[in-house]
Amino acid sequence: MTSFEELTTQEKPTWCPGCGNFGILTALKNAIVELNLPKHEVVIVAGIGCSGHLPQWINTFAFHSLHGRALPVAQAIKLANHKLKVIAVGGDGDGYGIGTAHFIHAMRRNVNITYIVHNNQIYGLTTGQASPTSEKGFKSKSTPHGLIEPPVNPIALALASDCSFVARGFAGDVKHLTHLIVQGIQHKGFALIDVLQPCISFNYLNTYEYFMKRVYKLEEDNSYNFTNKRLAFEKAFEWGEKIPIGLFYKEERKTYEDELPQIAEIPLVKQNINEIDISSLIEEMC
Ligand SMILES: Cc1ncc(C[n+]2csc(CCOP(=O)(O)OP(=O)(O)O)c2C)c(N)n1
Ligand SMILES: [Mg+2]
Repeated sequence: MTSFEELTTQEKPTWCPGCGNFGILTALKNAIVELNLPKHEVVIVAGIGCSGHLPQWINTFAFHSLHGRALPVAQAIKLANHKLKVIAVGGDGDGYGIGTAHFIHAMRRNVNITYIVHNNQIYGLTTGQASPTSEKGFKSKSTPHGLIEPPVNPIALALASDCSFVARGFAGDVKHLTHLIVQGIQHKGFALIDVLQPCISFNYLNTYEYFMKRVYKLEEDNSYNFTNKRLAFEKAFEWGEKIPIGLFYKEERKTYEDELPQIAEIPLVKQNINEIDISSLIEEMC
């Protein structure tokens, strides 16, 4: 049995007290415990940002990659050993800014990984510049007169990129977020969990209070059907007085790995490459 304590490192997180990242870390640990995943079968891949520090404080395998590059590394790990549970984490700047192209192509490929985006609508680590999801008019160090462009809509972008599991959680509701992460890990395919994550040091607009007043759960609306993409698109654009959280959309389709007969029987890392004769290839290249 994997326990919460087993996943807890001796080092304590250095995030600001009250940061939404604590809620996400707790929810992720809860999810691993609930699914009883052996910790040596879990790999967490991070980008760069406050969010990118998360793997340092959870006792699984990990890879701290480059800014915006968590997804290429995560996909490579999954294809090298698809028996592992691969979870990628990163910020909104990381995933929806510098890493956007990787994000789109990983979704359409449907590699079986879970992607948790700590969406604090700001660059936290670099101390408060506007990010791709900062709201229009948002004042920050880099936009003292207010942000001119409208934000990226991660949910709509995911739906348009054929993402097979699209969800949004709130770092202030750990129980609900835990359940979403459990479902995301169980889902066979690429799962996006965008998380509303208050940054108490640099984002004075999208606070805990701001979200507490606005968020509601899609699953509490009996008429909502998460297999209906048209409906999901409609909900993706709801942002104002009310902000939906929960599972927006889910579909079953083949993963990228399913399409590779070479790894159907044995993961790539377990295959014997000693017997392979590459001499003709070397001859051709020389
Ligand atoms: C290639 C590259 N460009 C820029 C940076 C500087 N940098 C570090 S973190 C960061 C943004 C972090 O914002 P976000 O991804 O939203 O993560 P957060 O800190 O908010 O969790 C930037 C621009 C970098 N490390 N590497
Ligand atoms: Mg951020």
